[in-house]
Order: sequence, then C-alpha cells, then structure tokens
Amino acid sequence: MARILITSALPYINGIKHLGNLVGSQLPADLYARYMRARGHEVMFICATDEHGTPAEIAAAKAGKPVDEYCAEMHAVQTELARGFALSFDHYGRSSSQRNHVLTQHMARKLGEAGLISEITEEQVYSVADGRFLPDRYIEGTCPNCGYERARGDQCENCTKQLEPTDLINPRSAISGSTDLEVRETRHLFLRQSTLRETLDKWIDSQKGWPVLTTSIAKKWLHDGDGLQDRGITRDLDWGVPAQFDGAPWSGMDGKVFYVWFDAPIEYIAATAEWADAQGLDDSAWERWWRTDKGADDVRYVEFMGKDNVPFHTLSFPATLIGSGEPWKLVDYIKSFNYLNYDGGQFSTSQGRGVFMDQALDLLPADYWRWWLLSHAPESSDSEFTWENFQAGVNKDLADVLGNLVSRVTKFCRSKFGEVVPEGGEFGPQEAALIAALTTRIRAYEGHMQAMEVRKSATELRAIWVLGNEYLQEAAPWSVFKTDSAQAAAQIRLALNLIRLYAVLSQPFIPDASARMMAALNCDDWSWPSDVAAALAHMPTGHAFSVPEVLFAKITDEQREDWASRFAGARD
Ligand code: B3M
Ligand code: ZN
Repeated sequence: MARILITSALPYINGIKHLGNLVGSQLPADLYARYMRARGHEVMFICATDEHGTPAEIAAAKAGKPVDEYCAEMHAVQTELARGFALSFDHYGRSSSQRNHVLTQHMARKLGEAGLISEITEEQVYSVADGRFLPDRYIEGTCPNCGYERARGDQCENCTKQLEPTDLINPRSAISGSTDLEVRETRHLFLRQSTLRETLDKWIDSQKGWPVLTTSIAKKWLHDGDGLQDRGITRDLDWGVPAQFDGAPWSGMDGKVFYVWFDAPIEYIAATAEWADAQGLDDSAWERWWRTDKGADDVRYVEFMGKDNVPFHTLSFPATLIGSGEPWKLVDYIKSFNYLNYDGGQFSTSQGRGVFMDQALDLLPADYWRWWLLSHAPESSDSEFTWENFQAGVNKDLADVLGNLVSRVTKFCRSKFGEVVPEGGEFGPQEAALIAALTTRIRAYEGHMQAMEVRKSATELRAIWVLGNEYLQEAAPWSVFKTDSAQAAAQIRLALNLIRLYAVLSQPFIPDASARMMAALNCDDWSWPSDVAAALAHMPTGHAFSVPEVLFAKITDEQREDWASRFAGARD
C-alpha cells in the first residue's frame, strides 16, 4: 500500500467553472484518486477555491458585494457543484483560510531569511481617476505580442503570453475605463527565482517519465529566460494575504498583499492542514503528507492541471518550496492537459460561452458528463465538445453497451429464474475464453489508470464492457434456455457477476451508476478483481438481487437540437 497525495489546480472563485475547466484538472484528478483508493492505497485528495487577487475583487465588484462575502458564497456554490459531479476531495479548502495566511507568510519569511526576496522599486500603472494602482486584471489593453485588444495586465488570454501592465498598448482601467493613467513608482517584493534556475533545471531533469507537455513547457520557461525572471510577489490590493508580519526583514509593505499566484499553490498544503483541523487531528496528520522530515518522504505527490498552469507548478511553486530551505514534499508527477474547445470555438468564462457545471447538471446526471469528458480528455492535443459527439458517446457507450447489458441480464434472470443468482450448469470454454480476455484487458486498464492515461483507460474500459456484450451475444442464454436451462443458468450466473465486476471497474469513471449497479445486486463488496475467475464467482447461487431502473437514458435528437441551440450564445 502506497501513500498518494493528489492535488487538482484550484479553480478561481470568480464564477462557476465550465466543462473545459472541469476536465482539465478536477475530473481527471478525481478519476485517479478514486482508482488509487479502489486499489487499496492511502489517498489524500486536495482541492480548494483560489480566492485572492484581481479576479476575485473584480467579480465581487461586478456582483455588487463585499469581496469576502462574495467568496464565501461562491465557495458554497462550488462546493455544491463539486458534490454534484461526485468529486471525491478529502478536503475542499479556501485559499483565504487562516491556515493559508499563516503558511504563506511563513514561506515568505523563510525565503527572505534565505536571501531570496528583494525589495524593488518598480514602475506600475496608476489610475488617476480611480486613485489607485492597476495591477494584473485591473488593466486592459492591446497585447504587444498578438494584437488582441482585450489583453489583461498579467496575461493575454488570446496568445497566453505573460505580461506586465506596462507592456500593454493603449491601456485602460478595467474598473472605470479611464485612460488617464500614469506610471508611478511603488515598492514590491520580488522572489529571486533566477538564482534557483540551475537547481530547478536539475530537479526537472531528475524527474523521469514526466509527460512531454509538462517538461517542454517547463524547459521553455527555464531557457527562454522568460519564466524565470525574478517576479513580483506582492500587489497593491486590499484583498489577499497581507505582505506584512512580525519579524519581516523588509518594511514599507503596508497595504500590500501577496500576489495570488504566490499564495495559491501554498494552499495545497494549507488545505491539507484545514482538513486536519476539520477532522480534529493535530498537525502531524497533515505534516506526514507534506514534510519529508515527518513521514512524507514515502508519499507520491501527483498534481493535475491545465497547460497554462504548468509554469507556476514546475518553476514558481518549487522555487518557493526549495527556496524556503525547509523539507517540503515536492511534486513527483505533473499531469497536464490541453484545452477542450466548445463547438468550433473556445469555452470562455469571460464571454459565458459553452456549458458550465451548474447547467450541465441541470440537463443530465453527472455520470453522463464524467464519461464523455474523461473519454475525450484533451491529453495529446486539444479536443472538442460537440453535441453530436456527446450524444453519440452517451448513447453508444453508456446506454447501448453498459446499460443494455445490465438491463438485459437482470430482466432475463428475473423472468426465467427469479431475482436470485440461479444455480445449475457449469462454465465451459466460452466462459474460459471470456475470463482470459477480461484478464488481459483488465491488466491493460490497470496499466493505463496507473499511468494516468485517461483516454486509453476509457477505451480499455469500454472494450471490457463490449466483451460482456459479445459473450452474451454468442452464449445466447435466451435460446440456450429453451433446450438446456442449467446451461443458461450458468451463463446468467456469470453475467450477473459480470455486472458487479463492471461496477467495481467503472466506479472511478461513473461512480453513481456503479453504486446503483451494486445496490441492485445487493452487494457491497468493492474489492478489486485481481483474480477475474474468482470475481466472477463472487455472488453465490441464491443471492438475491433486484432489477435496477434504467441506468442511462438515451439522448434524443430533439434534446440534442434543443441544447445545441440553447447553448449557442453566451450565458446571461
Ligand atoms: N486558479 C488558475 C486556473 O484556475 C488558478 C490555478 C491555481 S493552482 C494553485 O486556471
Ligand atoms: Zn496576445
């Protein structure tokens, strides 16, 4: 049994996430967490809302609410949606927690003591009309790289280039729209990441088997000299972790807070401490996951995120942890994703384009979305959501293959033998062949799940479901029954056990349907089928079950057309 720490990138608090966000971190992280638990490992699965910075302040202002109130409300909304999608976090924390305040300030102090923080006077854009500095998203203008006219002060959404507010062409205040801007001097703390360049380079080289997407992004930032410039870690904002505390080796940071990207990854650790607090456990309970001097040296730490988050996790966050000089657990594997596009364009939170988590759950149960999204995860390249494709995936895989098998087998058994596992007959060569084929495929499935190959895992799982249908097709208990009811009983006994096997194997993808399959079978033993033959003899003859409600309803053409047109525009 291993100990596995899993984090998903923290969703910004500034609104409900769309399906592209979901499949880019939280959902595959959940798949992995569920699988690892199913295999008997000890898992700590952490996520939280990312509540600081200009995204939070701007969204709160738009909603006409104080930012702390807005964050508390949105955290509750996102918690509910996470539950709706059956995301099995051990803790869903908040980066605005007291734990994160304390830990973020602690990290900064340690970095300062190590000489890795410098205080720099820099030029920032000041809005005369607004009477304040305009960091990050408070300023908009034309991207100097690609010409996109709504680029923000921290990053261009169009070409993803990281920007400084002073880089923008024709800048304007995102608060008032004012162009009465001037450049003024202000003092900020900078993390001297550049001095850690070689250390980070070596650390990345020592990571064997990282996905190409992860290492190529990290290396690009490291060697272009772009990402590893020293970066400002404070901002002229009110909302955030105050950059001010006892014993700081610097001064003059009154009224400033840490940059959101400085405190957000630290929240992975702080959220684990929040978990311990919520469980009534002491510090050693979370420290054994994060401090290599307190037991975390045998933890395997895996992070999930979209590709735009990779630089912060391969460089900035490790720079913080290594630079602190303390024995913090570093990530062992980073699973990163490309983008899911929406019907010929991009999902966009700012433009309300695509399907958002709340809307998705209003249309269909979570499993439908989980299955389609995971089986189309944007791993090796961007992928695209279309309503046709979604309908086809759900109807074929879930309704025709899995759902149909469950309903056919249970109903046939009920009508011929009653709602109990029937006795009689023996397994023959057909059953032996099925067991052999299942064994091969299940071992392959395990390999893909272990390797976090999400699409390959889905493909393998689908193939495992198909094997069952093919077996039934060939064995044809409905006709065998006419001449040899004992033989048909043996076939159905196997098929009922196959449903349990499928519930166990499918649980990481479609937990609700799996639970319903198990409940119908009157079973609560989720042990993994290491021995397929034994697993297919799990429910003994005479074991009572009931026929479940339809597992998956098909999506009709009318529904598809209705949804496609309903979601064609922007969300209001
Ligand atoms: N909130 C950005 C994002 O949602 C950011 C991730 C933080 S992970 C520490 O893409
Ligand atoms: Zn651009």
